Amino acid sequence: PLQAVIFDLDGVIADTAVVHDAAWRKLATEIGLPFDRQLGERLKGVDRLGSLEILLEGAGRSYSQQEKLALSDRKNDYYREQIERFGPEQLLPGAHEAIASVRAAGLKVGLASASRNAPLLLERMGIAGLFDYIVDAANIQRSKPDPEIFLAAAAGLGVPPAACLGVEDAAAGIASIHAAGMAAVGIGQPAALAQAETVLSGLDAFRIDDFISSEEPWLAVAG
Ligand code: G16
Ligand code: MG
Repeated sequence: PLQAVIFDLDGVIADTAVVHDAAWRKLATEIGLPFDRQLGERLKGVDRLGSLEILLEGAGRSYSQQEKLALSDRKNDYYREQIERFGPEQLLPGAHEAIASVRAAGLKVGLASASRNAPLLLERMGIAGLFDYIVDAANIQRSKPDPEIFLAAAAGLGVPPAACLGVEDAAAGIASIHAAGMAAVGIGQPAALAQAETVLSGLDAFRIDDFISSEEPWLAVAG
């Protein structure tokens, strides 16, 4: 039976996917690189340097390690300028209620975010205390779609991966959840998240009872 729910942060709990997207778009424009919706979708859930590598695929030359660090710092400055002003208003609709409902059902709550800004964001939005265990990019070696981050969250919660449900807005994140041996709930457009067992438009449509009614999270999600 289901014992824990592990949430992604950006684009699931916090309205930051658009802020990351805008910061990358601004950087791309400044250095003369192409940026479209499809590229933006590929960057979701991927860590900072990994995202930059994807962006630089569109460049006609190679960049030194020093240049790459400078560019990723610049993107982070643009991003930080925006999230410095964040508060509970930037919680996505239903996010607080969904997390609270998992706790109220007696399950554990984890966070698996690729963002190094995750601890700051949780503080700003006033929800840091709702999580039993938090894994951010600073605690892991390999980025989503590698399973490391979700496995680390399950281990930290003391729950076997098969008894966890992962919630993600990015294709890379759904792949990470599945590689960890967990069932996945996608948040967003079904077309972009076709691999997830179920797709919801947002956490406002999340009902924990739908997932705890079965002995088998996979079956519960699929059904
Ligand atoms: C997030 C975003 C990604 C972002 C990454 C790194 O992950 O989805 O777009 O590139 O974090 O963020 P930062 O530059 O703040 O370290 P998640 O896993 O919370 O969706
Ligand atoms: Mg995300």
